Amino acid sequence: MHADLFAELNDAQQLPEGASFLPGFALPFVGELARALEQITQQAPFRKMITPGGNQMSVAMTNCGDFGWISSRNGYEYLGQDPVTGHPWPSMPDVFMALALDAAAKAGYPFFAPDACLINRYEPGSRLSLHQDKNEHDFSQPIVSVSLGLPATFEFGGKKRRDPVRLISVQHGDVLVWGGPSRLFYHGVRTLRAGVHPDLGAQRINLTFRRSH
Ligand code: MD6
Ligand code: FE
Repeated sequence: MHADLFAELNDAQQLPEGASFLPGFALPFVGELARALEQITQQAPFRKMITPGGNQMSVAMTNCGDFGWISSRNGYEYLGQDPVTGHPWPSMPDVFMALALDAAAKAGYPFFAPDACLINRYEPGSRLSLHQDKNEHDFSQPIVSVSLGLPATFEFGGKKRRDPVRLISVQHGDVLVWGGPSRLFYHGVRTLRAGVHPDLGAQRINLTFRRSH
């Protein structure tokens, strides 16, 4: 779909209560974010995790912060250590924390205190099927989601898997915040189209900040 048409769709579609779309909010942070990301992925490399059903995910993931989200044959959980390296996850860089807190405050959540940041890497062909974020112990806090690199189509559904989805075009520097009544809504990312982003190359990176414990 054409970017202008998407811009109109993004404007026209009211997001559910508790959710905010902040286009370009992360742009002032992206240089520093990219440098910090490189440090993180040197210590905790991207890996494609296995789902509880035994399939390999098409999205590669890593984490920073006190806890990291992982998927394995045994299910989904937050761990204080990276099971690949046996070390604690890299700590959350100041620029990550600053962006997460600024975006949450802007969206009406001034008390956000994230202890985990899941970092997703999509290559063309990668997708993330509809899911709820429900492995956190604290649903009173929102999620802050930062998109970098290639654009993607984000699907934002409802309380039930079969509820209709709204489509949001997420571009480099866009931030989505959601919490409150929409905290447990289904969502996913459609198959990433081929392309090359001038800063990040042939990939999309997504950062999602959460309070896990
Ligand atoms: C992504 N994000 O955008 C995947 N979850 O690559 C998520 O699954 C997500 O963006 C909860 C809140 C925001 C998100
Ligand atoms: Fe999610």
